[in-house]
Amino acid sequence: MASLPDVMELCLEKARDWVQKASSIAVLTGAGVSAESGVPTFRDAAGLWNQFRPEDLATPEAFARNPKTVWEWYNWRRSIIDQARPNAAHFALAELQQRVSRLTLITQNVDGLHQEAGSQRVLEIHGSIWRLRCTECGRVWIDRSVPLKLLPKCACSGLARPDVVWFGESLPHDVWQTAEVAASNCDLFLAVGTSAVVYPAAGLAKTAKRSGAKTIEINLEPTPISGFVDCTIKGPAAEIVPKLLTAA
Ligand code: BV8
Ligand code: ZN
Repeated sequence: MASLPDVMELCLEKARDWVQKASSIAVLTGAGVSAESGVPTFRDAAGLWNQFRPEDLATPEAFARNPKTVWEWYNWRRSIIDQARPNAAHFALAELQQRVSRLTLITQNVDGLHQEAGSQRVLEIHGSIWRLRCTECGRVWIDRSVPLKLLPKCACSGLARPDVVWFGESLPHDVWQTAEVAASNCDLFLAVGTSAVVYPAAGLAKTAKRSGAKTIEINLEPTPISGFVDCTIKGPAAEIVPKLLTAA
């Protein structure tokens, strides 16, 4: 009976081979890919949702009820992310995009670390913590000041909000459509560091699988997609993702 490490090694070998042979790859990343950069995740033991209630901070109702509290939370997260640097997983995904003819990087993260590592055309399906959006005129702009002066206002004097997607809000239409097309047309789908519980992002793995793609998951723990992906590699993203690029 093969031991767990052997099974893992076999899976890694298979994954390496698929990466080398793939002509189009779709990658979905979650908070786990930034964990080794010191950015808190949401649903881990030390995750954000264990300290705060999502409905108090990540919904339009919460913002309408108490914009100052929501902005204080985003200011706190901006201060942490401002100190974070991309880790080996971010750099390996940027390197992979250089090597493969088509790689679409879809991220649920709002930290911008993939772009900082050199990834191109990143699909930020849940928005960006560095962008603000006016609640009156809809203008969107980048402001990387840390801390942000609280209750930031637009030039039109409208109150600004973080340009992120909260629960109950639709994802940016064009960005989401591009992500769905990528997942439906890839021959290899990688899910890296996501708990796969937030929809519609979590549905991309099944979309890829149904479209005939090979599917690989890299995570520390099993998730709801572990049951159907072709290969689950248990381990930290910063260690595992670079290994996918080394020759088998
Ligand atoms: C939508 C804001 C519909 C950005 C976030 C009732 C009412 C309304 C909607 C719903 C409802 N019930 C269900 C829904 C749908 C809802 C949903 O899915 N809820 C779930 C929780 C049940 N989804 C939505 O509301 C979405 N919108 O459906 O709109 C609609 C349609 C038409 C018209 C109107 C509306 C919007 C979802 C976006 C929510 N926004 N945050 C921000 O501030 O960051 S949620 C939050 O979860 C983040 O966005 C995050 O990106 C996302 C997913 O989390 P993960 O990234 O996976 O992170 P997590 O901590 O969970 O997991 C980390 C994983 O990494 C773990 O598995 C861990 O083991 C692993 N890990 C840790 N360290 C490492 C590692 N892996 C590898 N290496 C490591 N080192
Ligand atoms: Zn405005």
